[in-house]
Amino acid sequence: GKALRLILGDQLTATLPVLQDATISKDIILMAEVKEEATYVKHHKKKIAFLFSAMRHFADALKKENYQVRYRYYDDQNNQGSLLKEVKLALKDTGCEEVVVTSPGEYRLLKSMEQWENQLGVPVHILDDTRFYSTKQDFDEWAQDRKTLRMEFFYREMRKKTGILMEEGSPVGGKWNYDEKNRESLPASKSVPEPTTFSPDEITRAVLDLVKEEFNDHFGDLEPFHFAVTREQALTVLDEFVEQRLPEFGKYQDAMRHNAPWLFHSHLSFYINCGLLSPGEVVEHAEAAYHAGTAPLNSVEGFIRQILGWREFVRGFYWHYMPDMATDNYFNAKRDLPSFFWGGYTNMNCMRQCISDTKNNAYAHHIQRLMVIGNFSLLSELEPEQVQQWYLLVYADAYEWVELPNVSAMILYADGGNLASKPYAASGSYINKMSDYCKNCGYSVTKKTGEKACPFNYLYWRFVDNNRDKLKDNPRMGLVYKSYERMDDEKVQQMRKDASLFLRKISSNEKV
Ligand code: FAD
Ligand code: DLZ
Ligand code: SF4
Repeated sequence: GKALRLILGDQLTATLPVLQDATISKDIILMAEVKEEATYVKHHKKKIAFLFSAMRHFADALKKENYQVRYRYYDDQNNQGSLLKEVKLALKDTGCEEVVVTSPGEYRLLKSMEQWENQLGVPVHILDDTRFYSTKQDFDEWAQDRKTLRMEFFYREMRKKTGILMEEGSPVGGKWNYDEKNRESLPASKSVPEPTTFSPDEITRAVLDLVKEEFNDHFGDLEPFHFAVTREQALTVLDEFVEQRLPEFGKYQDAMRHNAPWLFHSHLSFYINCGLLSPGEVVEHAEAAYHAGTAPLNSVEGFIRQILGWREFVRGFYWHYMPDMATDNYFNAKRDLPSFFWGGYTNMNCMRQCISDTKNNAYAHHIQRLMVIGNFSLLSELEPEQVQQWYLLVYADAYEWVELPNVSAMILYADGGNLASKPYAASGSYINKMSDYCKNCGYSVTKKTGEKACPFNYLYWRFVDNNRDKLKDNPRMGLVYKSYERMDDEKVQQMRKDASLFLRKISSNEKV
């Protein structure tokens, strides 16, 4: 019969079966801006603007291909406010007899859609999302007989399976991983390329007005807005990345710099995750640059590992461990998020920088998310659920399938080590090594105790001490516990005191 084909905001991909299988003359494509999706967490203003604009542009592109598109604007008089209700109304208005949709990226929505057939009284077909290198089942099979799930081994399987960066069955260059070359800090004299930007067109300007009107109480700066919102623009970002930033991506992958939010990263996660670019084309483009001699192997392998390795791995991992992952809390952390997470002032320059970058851009690069904000959340025992919500709403590339494993399993070690072989905890010296933040900070990174001491220092040792039972048998923590044992007793006591005072302050939202 005539089918209603629903496309979600992160399914803006023309090659998905939900579109490919459509009978153009008969079927109706439904896209809907709805309150439920825009507010189940209060997404960053820029994230909503980006997705609504990308959705509207995608709908126009489909119309040009002669699809019959029913597009529902957020401020339509009778907008139903939820996907289910929009589907119901569309069935009534169009006389469609079945619903076809691509499996959504988030568990909550999949569980809801599994009820739709009952609620709607018509067949609802949930098709696989074909935009990944591996399926959920592939991952479950790979995971089945393993005690620990480590990305590196999954990644090697993926390399073998796809032949990417492989040469007669062996990894190109002889090694699987070149990370030892990817840990340089950024010299002060090194200039950084400008990110690719676009000025808002008429469609985007209308969306910006809408977001100003409807989501004014959401976190984040709406303008300046310069994301790509079409596939053509996203392809330009990809080209410019490969040309201008990929060659040094590897070397400076872990580096951070004051007032430099973009660095040598690709800035492609927004576009890959919402479907404007496919992971395959991104990976192939990078691989081609290596073969053409325009980018070195450590950069290309490092970049490809993020997508073919990490991105695929966390997706499989999410579906493997949901719904438990959403409530894991290995360290029993309970503290509320301090107010400076919402843009308030803190003397910690690294946190101030990373959070203001996030507020301005709905973006922070990996090492800011991991080793500054993430590390702080772990060491301060912030409650996992609140940290997860924060990460899910502040970043324009965030959907739960990719955000939750990174937050719960990677930064908070909330699952007790299913993903990480040890917690990503570090003192201030790591941040100092990889950035220039400490030079502009009200605290001193070399001090371990006292009012001026860097909070990451005493919080780190407090974390080590407090979690001895849970971590001491971890072979990768052996050296840490050895140096802890060797520390002067008085100093340890003082650090504990300083840490308690600091934590009391953030709990009562005093300025730190
Ligand atoms: P690049 O540094 O250029 O990396 C290239 C691509 O690799 C990215 O576009 C992304 O598709 C992929 N990638 C890299 N690292 C990861 C990873 N750990 N997991 C999955 N994919 C990865 N990424 C998201 O896409 N959405 C999120 O909600 C998200 N939340 C995160 C939360 C935390 C606490 C941490 C530590 C990481 C998170 N990441 C998330 C992963 C990573 O930080 C972002 O993908 C990256 O910063 C996006 O910027 P980029 O495109 O410039 O990435
Ligand atoms: C993130 C988001 C937002 C803000 N708004 C919408 C929307 O109005 N309509 C829609 O179809 N999708 C939206 N999305 C993306 C969905 O939340 C996403 O498809 C699910 O979380 C599954 O990944
Ligand atoms: Fe961050 Fe500590 Fe460095 Fe300040 S001194 S920027 S708080 S690591």
